[in-house]
Amino acid sequence: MKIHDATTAPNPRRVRIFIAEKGIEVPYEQVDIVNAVNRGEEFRTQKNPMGTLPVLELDDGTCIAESGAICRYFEELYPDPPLMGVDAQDKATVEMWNRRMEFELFQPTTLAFQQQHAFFKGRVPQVPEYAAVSKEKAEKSLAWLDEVLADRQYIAGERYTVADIVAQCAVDFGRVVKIAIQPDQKNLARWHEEVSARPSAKA
Ligand SMILES: N[C@@H](CCC(=O)N[C@@H](CS)C(=O)NCC(=O)O)C(=O)O
Repeated sequence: MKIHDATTAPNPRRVRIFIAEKGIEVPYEQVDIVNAVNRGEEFRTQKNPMGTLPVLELDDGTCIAESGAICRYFEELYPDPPLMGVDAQDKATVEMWNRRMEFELFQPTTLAFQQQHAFFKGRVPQVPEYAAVSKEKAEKSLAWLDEVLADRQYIAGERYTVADIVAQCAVDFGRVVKIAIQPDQKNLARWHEEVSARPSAKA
């Protein structure tokens, strides 16, 4: 088993943090995303037709892409500590917050980068106005998340979950497009300090 990885990119980091929280060791193989090896014929036909990272490759050659799917795989194999909920209600609640973090914060943050940065020129169609709108959406989501965190320690409640990981990766990646926690967003700053102090944050 190994994970095709890229240390600078936010989606692979979601998986690395998740795995670090589980306390398991999985070998990582770096893919040269700068030279778009992930978008080449070989990678697309053999690893992931979407041409993106991360990809989990199992010993039988099965390749599983999509960060959420890879996290699910490890959650099923290693349920402790639970990062995706413990019973029907809790699992649904974590999933709700995870999807909110993905669609309301992570996606607009990465779009603010993708839609205007030279790295993605020729990889995806770019509309700079869409980058600006996405940045604005991500900033609004940060303000909303600050309110959410007023009465709870973590995003989905009192336990650290995958929703925190997705939000943490979005906030940290936001630096490259100048999306930042504002000085008055004290709840968000407190939460970010806490998740950043976990050993997994180094992943
Ligand atoms: N939906 C996918 C998104 C994967 C993705 O967009 N990966 C980015 C890195 S964060 C990538 O491979 N970028 C390089 C490229 O698009 O060429 C997931 O959840 O893993």
